[in-house]
Amino acid sequence: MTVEEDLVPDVGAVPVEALRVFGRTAPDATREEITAHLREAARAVRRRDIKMVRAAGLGHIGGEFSVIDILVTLYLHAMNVAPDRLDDPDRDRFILSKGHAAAALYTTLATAGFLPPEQLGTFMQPLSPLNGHPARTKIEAVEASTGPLGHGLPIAVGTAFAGKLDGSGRRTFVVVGDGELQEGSNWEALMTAGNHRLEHLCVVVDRNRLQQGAKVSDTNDLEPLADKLAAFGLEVVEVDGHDHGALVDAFAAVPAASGRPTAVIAHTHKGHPISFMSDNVAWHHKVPSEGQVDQALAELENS
Ligand SMILES: Cc1ncc(C[n+]2csc(CCOP(=O)(O)OP(=O)(O)O)c2C)c(N)n1
Ligand SMILES: [Mg+2]
Repeated sequence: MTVEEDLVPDVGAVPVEALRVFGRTAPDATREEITAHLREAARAVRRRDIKMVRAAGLGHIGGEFSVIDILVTLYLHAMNVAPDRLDDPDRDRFILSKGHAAAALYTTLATAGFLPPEQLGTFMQPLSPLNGHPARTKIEAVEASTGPLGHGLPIAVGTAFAGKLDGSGRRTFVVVGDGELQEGSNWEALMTAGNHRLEHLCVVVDRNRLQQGAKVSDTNDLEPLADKLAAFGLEVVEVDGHDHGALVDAFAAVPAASGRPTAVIAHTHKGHPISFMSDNVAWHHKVPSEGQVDQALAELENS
């Protein structure tokens, strides 16, 4: 398979666009209102994200667009978190194990009210806290520093174990890439989660079937993934990772009645929903040209 390597085109000044703070879904919202809120927020996050990547000349747009619907559903609806309760010991925890999708996390945090939207304009600039991978010591809302693959899930298992020892009902959500699951450290962590029945842990697999420069199945196939996760003691749910309603239901079911940790296999598309990026391995960390940004923004309007 040929992969384009003209990753960084000439990057000029990109006009900064304010990101609307959508905030959480209303407590009395209907299902239609909830999914409409999440759909609009995800569209705004994708718009801001692609402009950030273009302006910085760096980013991982493919894996960001595959995970945005998951992040938006967690922060704007599913998780028990709020910007004014960052130190609440019983808040839910989130760890982006696939830390290379940092720009998706930052834009989601901004639309959820955890970061000033204007700070997004500093992404990847010298001295900015918005690094290419999330840093816990630089952003208060970031629970764990990630980037080296295979570490976020083990941290999440420890976080969930601590919650269990505390007798807390707080939940720990972690998103791992499917290519990332090739790292052996994940399976040691999953074995621990299953053995200790960490029912407040939810492992979300961004199952976009691509890693860097290749298909996961051509590199080190994960299938049968659901059977493997179940064999390690997890309750497994499979959803369309771009269907906000399905994601709402999957996260609402944590902790599972079985008392097992939950694994949500979220079937996604890298670069979704942009025609020239979707399922295209070249867009792992390619930077769009100005024309490509314009085309993507036009397609987002109609998505
Ligand atoms: C330990 C480690 N090895 C290699 C990398 C470089 N790297 C960054 S992203 C990536 C591919 C990850 O694929 P996947 O987990 O499927 O992520 P996604 O498709 O969601 O972008 C690689 C190899 C890294 N960050 N950490
Ligand atoms: Mg992948």
